[in-house]
Amino acid sequence: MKLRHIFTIMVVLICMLASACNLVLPIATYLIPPATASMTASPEPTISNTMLVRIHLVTSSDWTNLFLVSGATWLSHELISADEPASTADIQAGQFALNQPINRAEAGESVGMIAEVLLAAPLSEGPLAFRIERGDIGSAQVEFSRQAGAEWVVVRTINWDGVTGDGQNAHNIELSFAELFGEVSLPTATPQVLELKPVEPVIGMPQGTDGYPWWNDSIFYEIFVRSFYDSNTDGIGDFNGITQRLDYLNDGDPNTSTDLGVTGIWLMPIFPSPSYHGYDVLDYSGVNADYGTMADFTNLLSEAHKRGIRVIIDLVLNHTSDQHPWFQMAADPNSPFHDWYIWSDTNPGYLGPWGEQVWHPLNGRYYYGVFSARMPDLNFRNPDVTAEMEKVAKHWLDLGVDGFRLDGAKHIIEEGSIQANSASTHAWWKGFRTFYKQINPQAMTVGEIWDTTAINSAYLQGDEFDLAFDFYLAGLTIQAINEGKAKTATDQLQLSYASVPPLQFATFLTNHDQDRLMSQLGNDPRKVKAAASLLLTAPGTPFIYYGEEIGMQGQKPDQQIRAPMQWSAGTSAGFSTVPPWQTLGPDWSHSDVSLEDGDPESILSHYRALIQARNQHAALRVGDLTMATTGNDALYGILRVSQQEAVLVLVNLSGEPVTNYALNVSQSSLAKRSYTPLTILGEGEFAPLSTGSSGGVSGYVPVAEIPPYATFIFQLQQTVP
Ligand SMILES: [Ca+2]
Ligand SMILES: [Ca+2]
Ligand SMILES: [Ca+2]
Repeated sequence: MKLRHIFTIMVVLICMLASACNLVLPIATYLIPPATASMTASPEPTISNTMLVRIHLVTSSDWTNLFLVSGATWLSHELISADEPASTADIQAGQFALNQPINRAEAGESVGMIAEVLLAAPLSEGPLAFRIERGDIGSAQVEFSRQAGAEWVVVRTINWDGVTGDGQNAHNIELSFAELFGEVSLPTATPQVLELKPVEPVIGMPQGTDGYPWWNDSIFYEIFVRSFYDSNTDGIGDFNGITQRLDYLNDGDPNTSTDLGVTGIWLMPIFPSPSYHGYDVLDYSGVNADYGTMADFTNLLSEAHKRGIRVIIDLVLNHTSDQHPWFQMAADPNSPFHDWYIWSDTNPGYLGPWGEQVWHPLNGRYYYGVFSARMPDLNFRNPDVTAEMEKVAKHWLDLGVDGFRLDGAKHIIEEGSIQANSASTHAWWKGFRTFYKQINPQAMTVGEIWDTTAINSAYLQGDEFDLAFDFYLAGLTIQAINEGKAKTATDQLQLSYASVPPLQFATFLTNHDQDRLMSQLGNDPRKVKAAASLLLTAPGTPFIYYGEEIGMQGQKPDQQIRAPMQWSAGTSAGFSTVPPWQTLGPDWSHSDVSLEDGDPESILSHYRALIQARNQHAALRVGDLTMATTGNDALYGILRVSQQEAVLVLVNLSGEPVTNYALNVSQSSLAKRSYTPLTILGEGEFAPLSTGSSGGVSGYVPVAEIPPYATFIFQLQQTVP
């Protein structure tokens, strides 16, 4: 393919992308000087324009150097072709140089090269001055071209010969602004400012963007019902309590931003259970009377749906309570339920995955329970058990739940002492998926597989779960912030991203089994906000544990990380008007929703802004992931590009300002262009960004200083050349 054709295709692609973005792009854009200039004190914004200029050099000299003297600043420069392998071409530090072996030059042989340079030129300046120097022998031809639609038009050709000492081996050339822009009339009005616009915002129930499923448009919130809000003054949270507080989570009005904005809820177990937490089930088709009635539950479901919030419930399949009627009957070897559980006449003797006893004595025999004697494992080799659990899944899907969080999912079927991730377990989940997708193809499952990325991803190849929680990413994200070292998080993020089908993993920071984020991050709200930034700008489907959005403290034992939600500084932290079922968290008197509600610097306000940004910007939800190296250990940088939008995210993971940095991206799906960064989150004015033909970015410094723990999210708008 001829170069001209490649250029034409490239230009057409850029134009298609620009029109697809539905951008009305003014000819003049509001830019500040590029990276190098912004490093000096108080850069003054300059009205300028960018232009792409092609330079075609053919020379028989041994060396040729081309300098930009005045009138414009180099934004980027890229070699498109060099037709002689023995020659070397180098474009750096504003100098464009071609060298070939001296013996070839002495033999009068000629070489050619084509480069593209992207320039920022202030409108008020005079012509652009270039200086060309070459070796003392041979000839040189330099041709400057500008873009006119899909064509390249030559605007000036300089051609000269020379010999040593004739004074002709340097040449100065000036090109006027108008020459390089053709017949475009220059605006004289005040500069137009590009407007930050939502791109494919989520409105109502998330539907999915760019062909991805609805859960990639969703942000989930994990609720422990017992601890969220007590509507009937018994000190226990309940379904009606959640319904009364739905507007806090999402009021269903896309024009208000005073709500959190989440679009999904995961309810921890809602079934009748003898325990406070509910992970040992007595009846899979009923609801816990502490939480209300089935009518209260279905009302919660429909009120959530009205607000654009989907609801998934915790499904605890691996085991029941030892008080479940099935197990009570199973103790009799003659009962039809006996084979619903796992029995041995003698103690097989091996321990469980955590070194715990898994064989528990009963009436002279032993039953298997991987988590505890109170939680006997069901026997999923028995087709009656599988059929019963499929009935359970259908029951809840028919009631309108949108999917399931699958508890302890790696333990479904044991193969002797192989008690996790067995081939039989994988096979069972494949069957379960086939079943529930028949009931509702849009139903979603998210598995709890607390294991390595490799093991986790084996469940996510498209025929088992839709999502699984990424425990390693959660832990390493928190560690990265405690260390002030971005690489700790980005290495794992890249691994997680590459290990599953595009975007099909569930991200989180903490859940009901882990110490609260605030406690893990030294009670430093700045660190908590930085962690939230990483969670809510990354690919995957994010899950937020209730109370994390206000920075609640809490450390194990478990009850203390599942304490009542802190709504206000009043009685029982506004959770109830009577003493709550569980002691309030240690920070209840000074950390609550009402206190943080109106404070723009609060953790709650930061979560709201991040969630709103994700709901408004497709690139944050479904954009692909490209890592930016930053040249600074503490600075986290990622690029997210969807079909319609590109977003750059920078987060300082340290308590010191970051000044010594430059962003580099080796390649990305960005079109080769100049881009203007508009802030979705963060304050200031930022230098333009330009990309090479493979979407790479080199040495980009959008702003001189990134404050401690600050987050910047930029939408990259295309600048018109
Ligand atoms: Ca209650
Ligand atoms: Ca709203
Ligand atoms: Ca099991």
